Amino acid sequence: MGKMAACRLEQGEDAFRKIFRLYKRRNPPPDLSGVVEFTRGHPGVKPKELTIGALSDQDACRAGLQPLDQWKVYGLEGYPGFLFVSNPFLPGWQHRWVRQCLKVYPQKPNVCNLDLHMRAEQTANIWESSKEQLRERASHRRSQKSLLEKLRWVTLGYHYNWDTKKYSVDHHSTFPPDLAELSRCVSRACGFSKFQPEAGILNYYHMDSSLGIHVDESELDQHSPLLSFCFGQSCIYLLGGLSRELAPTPMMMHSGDIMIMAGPSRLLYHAVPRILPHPGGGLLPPGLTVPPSDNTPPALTEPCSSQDWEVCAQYLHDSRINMTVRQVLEDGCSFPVGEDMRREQTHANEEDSYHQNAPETPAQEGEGQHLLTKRIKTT
Ligand SMILES: O=C(O)CCC(=O)C(=O)O
Repeated sequence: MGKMAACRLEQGEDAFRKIFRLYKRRNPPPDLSGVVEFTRGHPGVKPKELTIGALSDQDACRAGLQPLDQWKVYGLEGYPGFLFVSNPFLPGWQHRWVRQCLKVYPQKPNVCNLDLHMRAEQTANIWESSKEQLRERASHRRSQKSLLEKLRWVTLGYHYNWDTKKYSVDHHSTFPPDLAELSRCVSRACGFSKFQPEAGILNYYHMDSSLGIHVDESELDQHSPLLSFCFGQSCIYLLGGLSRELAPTPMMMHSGDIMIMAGPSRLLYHAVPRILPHPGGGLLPPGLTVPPSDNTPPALTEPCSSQDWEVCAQYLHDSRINMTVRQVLEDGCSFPVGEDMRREQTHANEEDSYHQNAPETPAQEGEGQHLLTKRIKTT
């Protein structure tokens, strides 16, 4: 089938969805030559200088980041406010954040998709109940899926409510201090010194997962940046416009890469149609093939032991983890109460239809009520 025919618009389809379907397609595989690789030069990619001194070498090192003068940072023409940082992590350091995402952050009081249909005691220690299964996976590929492999999302801080698409003062737990500090370091480095990490959504993908077309607009503060960290296998990320009628730009994200959506790019449509094996062969991306660092200087997170890494590495052979960090409230503001709350809710209800996951096939139209558990779709 010719390319034009393959990309034909379905009835009612918008420009974003057309491109989403193109990159999600497996057979025949799409041509990836138009996908932006930030480090390989591309007409729209512009290297960006950060203000040296915005982040001290010492603070960077504590968070497992390279000194700021070593960072490779890019902007993209047509997307003011968007920044891409190509893996700024020190060798051996991505491991710690992966371990936190798999072992620590899914623990209570944080919330995950498994809580929706499992009893509290069953999800009390997802890591402990999964680690042997994952270790055995190396030799028995067909063994039953562990809970870790069934994990799709975890929420941190102000817990995003997938039903109401809102955050609430009543559903909050302490935001992990280590991730808060990593986020402050990155946001300071990128010129957002006031950023307050208040909510996190961690997304767990396998090779057949995708994340539907959406805008992150539930935060009451939509002026602060949204930070996004990637680990494990690669993905095609689509960055669109303020309307789904605008065709998105496809870009590759690899392990260790960080994206910042800020300013005019904060409320753009985006999606992840496809997870891809990292380029270069081998089971793990280069940043994760080195052993976990065990250096001693004071660090935000404890080193990842080789036993823990064995489990994480097995998981990452066919998975990608993404951590997004958001500021929910404007500086000095709190959640609206009374009259303000009613006004806020009316406004939110009017806008909720805007923030939805796109169905990927015509057959999935009308499945909006199930989006809660289907935020990451697995074919
Ligand atoms: O996985 C990603 O890179 C994107 C995540 C995302 O868009 C979200 O959590 O809102």
